[in-house]
Amino acid sequence: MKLEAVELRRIKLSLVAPFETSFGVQTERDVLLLRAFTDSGEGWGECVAGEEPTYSSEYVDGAQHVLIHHLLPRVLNRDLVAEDVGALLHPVHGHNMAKAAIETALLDAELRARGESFANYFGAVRPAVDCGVSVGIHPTVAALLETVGGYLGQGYRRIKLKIKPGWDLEPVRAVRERFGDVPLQVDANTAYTLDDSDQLAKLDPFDLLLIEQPMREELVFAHAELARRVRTPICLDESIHSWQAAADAIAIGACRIINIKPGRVGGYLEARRIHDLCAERGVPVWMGGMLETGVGRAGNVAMAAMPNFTLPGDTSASDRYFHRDITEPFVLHEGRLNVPAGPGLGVTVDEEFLDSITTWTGTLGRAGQRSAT
Ligand code: SMG
Ligand code: MG
Repeated sequence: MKLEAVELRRIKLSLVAPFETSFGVQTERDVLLLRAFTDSGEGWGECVAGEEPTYSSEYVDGAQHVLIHHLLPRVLNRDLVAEDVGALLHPVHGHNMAKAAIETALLDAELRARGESFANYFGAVRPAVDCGVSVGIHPTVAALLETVGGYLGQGYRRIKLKIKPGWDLEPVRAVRERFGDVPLQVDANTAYTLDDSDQLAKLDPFDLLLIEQPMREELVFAHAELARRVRTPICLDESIHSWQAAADAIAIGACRIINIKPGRVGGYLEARRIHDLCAERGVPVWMGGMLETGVGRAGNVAMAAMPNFTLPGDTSASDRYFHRDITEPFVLHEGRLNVPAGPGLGVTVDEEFLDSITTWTGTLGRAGQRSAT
């Protein structure tokens, strides 16, 4: 397959409600999409980097720059398949979310061309996946309870609460008191240190499924120490940027559960390797979320149907994020989303709507011209 050209596109979508984490509040998504034009057809990929480098070091302007100047020149006008992308981009360190967008678009093009779905390619074992929902930090406990009650009413099968120092025990206790033994977990997005281990141990009586990424991503060894001080299982998100990072974290006991985000690890192929490693080591995994549009969600839902995704993911329905999605919406049925069955990602991008929310486009390739800067 020859990668003849790539269209990059920035779109703006407002969120249906503000989403607050320990690192800030988000009210809209500024998404970078990548469309690959190959000699066997087109494919789409979504770069999940946020507007600011606050979840990880990647951010959308940086991703756009590295794609144009360092990543796409290494793959354009080459004969390649998606499985070659990792090795071709290996000389560039980091920038996993930007790399993942290229690999996903090529995989989509390749699978669409041969009429195979992402789910089939990954070896999916279920036609629909259990969904959880990630609930941001709220101004008051009363407001949080109202939001959580709304999501449970819609059928979500697990609640994840964002926490930070000063917003941890109280919201967890309130949700447990109001909603009983609903499957519940928390995510700190690196907001704590080992000095907070006594405070985090106070969460133990609430029987949480897991505590996600309590400390900074580089503190893998410290997570192993924390895991000895608290009973609740530790799950890593930000720290797991590769198969190697996952293998090391498991080996030293830094986590008992892993959140898989294809963008964070450089693409679906590395994510699949991490899934397989975790399956071998008896470590359950679940699919994370980065407030994706239908393009990113389609691949995530397909991968979440693999056998070792045994916990509900942050794969919520389109209407939890956007008034209108850029593909056909993902709709919750009894707390599950259906796995797309069509070729490739199995969704169709609504190009008219896309054009109406596009803030920038650039094209690379074809006759060597570059209109993207
Ligand atoms: O996509 O539903 C979603 C968001 C899930 O909480 C979520 N993601 O650390 O897991 C995480 C966060 C990262 C993105 S916050 C802007
Ligand atoms: Mg997380």
